[in-house]
Amino acid sequence: MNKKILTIQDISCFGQCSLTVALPIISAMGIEACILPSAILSTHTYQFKGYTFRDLTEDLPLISKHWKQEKLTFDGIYTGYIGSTKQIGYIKQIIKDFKKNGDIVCVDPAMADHGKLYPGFDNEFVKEMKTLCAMADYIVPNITEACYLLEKPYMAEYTKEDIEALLKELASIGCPNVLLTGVSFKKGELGVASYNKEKDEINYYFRDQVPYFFHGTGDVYASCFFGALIKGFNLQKAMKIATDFTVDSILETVEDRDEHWYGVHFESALPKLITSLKGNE
Ligand code: PXL
Repeated sequence: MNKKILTIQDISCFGQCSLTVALPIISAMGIEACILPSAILSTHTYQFKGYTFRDLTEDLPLISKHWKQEKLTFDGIYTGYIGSTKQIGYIKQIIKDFKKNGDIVCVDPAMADHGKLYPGFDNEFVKEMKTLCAMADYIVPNITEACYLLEKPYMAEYTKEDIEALLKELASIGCPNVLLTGVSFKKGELGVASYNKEKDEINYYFRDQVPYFFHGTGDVYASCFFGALIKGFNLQKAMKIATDFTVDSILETVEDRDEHWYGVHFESALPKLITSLKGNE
């Protein structure tokens, strides 16, 4: 039977990230995607100047109250970019109210990259985000977000031992599965590292690095990763499916990178993703 999930993140009207990426990817994977927008922005906040920001914090409890009255249920909850610190408190309550046994909660602490917090976030937000991560079954930070969550200086350089210690420290926040993105031990190779606390198992998956930066790939990754988990793939398989889809989306954008600097052409990679899921179902 088709699964139905809830995703909580912003609508960046232009810019190919958050809900405009999560909705089509999750839908294409054959999963019904219900949304709770955390904010509405005219664009995302990377390199655009003067964007609008409509904070929807006080809508969250009203929407969830109505959903409770209607006895709506979901098979999983995935959170991304959150509009305010106060909103995290509301989201924690939504998870308490709607998470049933066996449901998957995935938190992407979308708040930082390249050693820096995104505009508008501060240490109070980071602290609150850590408490949301503690309620998740899976978290999907990049290395910058991981360092913020653990109050460590940004690790611009690291060894395999550093990454493995980081994974275990992240799990000690209270989340049993950690997926760390943007890991590289070798020039020309980039990938992800995962940790499952119960099995005390670490795994890696690498692909050739495309030598350009693209915005929005974290959201493409997390949406596909969560979709794969909801479809029943295990952590290792889901991380491979999401990495391959993200790399394919990047490859679809390379030629057009000057014009399309604000996101990736994930749409062109969807047919291959759907085919690969079929082969694995
Ligand atoms: O891709 C994460 C993201 C989501 N939403 C907004 C953002 C960003 C990253 O910059 O600005 C509004």
